[in-house]
Amino acid sequence: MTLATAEQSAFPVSDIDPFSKEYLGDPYPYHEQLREAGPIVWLRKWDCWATGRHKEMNDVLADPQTFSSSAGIGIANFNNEKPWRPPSLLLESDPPEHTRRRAVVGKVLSAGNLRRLKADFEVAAEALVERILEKRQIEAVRDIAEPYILKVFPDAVGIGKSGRENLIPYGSAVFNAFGPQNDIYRESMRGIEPVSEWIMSNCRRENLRPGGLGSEVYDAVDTGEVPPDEAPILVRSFLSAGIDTTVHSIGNALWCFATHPDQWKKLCANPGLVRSAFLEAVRFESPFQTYFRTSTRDTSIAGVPIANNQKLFLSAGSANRDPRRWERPDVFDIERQNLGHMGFGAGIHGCIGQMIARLETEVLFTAMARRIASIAIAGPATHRLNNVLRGLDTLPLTVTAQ
Ligand code: OVM
Repeated sequence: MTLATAEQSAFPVSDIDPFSKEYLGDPYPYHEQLREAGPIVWLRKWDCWATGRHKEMNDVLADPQTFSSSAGIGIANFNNEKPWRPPSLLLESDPPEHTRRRAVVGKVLSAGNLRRLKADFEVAAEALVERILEKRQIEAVRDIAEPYILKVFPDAVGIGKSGRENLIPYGSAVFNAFGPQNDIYRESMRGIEPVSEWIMSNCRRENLRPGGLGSEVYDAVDTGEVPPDEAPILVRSFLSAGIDTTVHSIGNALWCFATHPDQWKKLCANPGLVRSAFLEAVRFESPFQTYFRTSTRDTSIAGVPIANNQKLFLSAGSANRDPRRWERPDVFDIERQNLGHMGFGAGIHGCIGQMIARLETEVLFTAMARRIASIAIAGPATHRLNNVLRGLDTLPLTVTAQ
């Protein structure tokens, strides 16, 4: 669709740039503008459709035939542009291939299969809590979120100890590449080649510990459920999607607790709330904020015609604070009924890693709640800007023992 057509039509047009530093630094006022402009809005800056409302986002995700993922879930349209890396076989694919692959990976990442990891996570969490209680003054991203995830997750997947520092820049690049090729993108792509090589080398069967989650994907090659050439790219999904998301969910949750001391007290008094507390943190400060679908035919949303092969911007961060869906959406409340939020997406592509993400974080926050009476902000919290992620770069905290 051309701009001229858009401007003559009966739908809202917005100049918001969801990939500008202003937006990424504080997206919430822009989310409100987007939501209030209408159910579906034309973004002039990027020539694409957008919705910031929960209902429309949910409707789009419920119709993967019309709103496809195989043209990429970033702003780049793989029907017209070459992807920067071979596309994900899960995230950037449609049924029927997606269905087949997801069944296999779903089994590997199922709650039952993950139960045996819990004890390892607990050991790591206890050790970490011990260390931060000794320090008392900590920087939560480098002292908690990163070291915890970089230990427990690669251990679970079954990759070696050396080179794990590559996982963070790789994740940052993967997520930045869902946005346009702006300064943020270019910065994170600088020097990415050796990082990508390290990643792909760690996705090979001979480099994965037998019994780990990665090697279980290769077990499915032996049974004929996965074609041999798909296995390394499926393992790559673990390393792409499993690090930045969970690191940011921990940082964001700690920020929520530090700025809402009553909620931390409530969790300490009632550790059974840890599950809903984590879900609420993911609603309130969603790590994976933004992605796209691509229309596969002429269609319409809320009465607005959408042509075939158009990109549609979806804002989970905005849907999760849509007052049409949530009461007091800007209040962090760990006892809220928060089922149905968009922090893990929805529909056939809904986060397949959420069981392990929840296990990791529930174990960590349970260990912290047992030993730590209070968490207070001790300096400026700064965001690590990424085209589609929301997460902290620094979070100085003072922690006090129970
Ligand atoms: C993948 C992948 C990469 C980034 C995010 C994601 C949130 C998946 O490679 O499959 O899901």
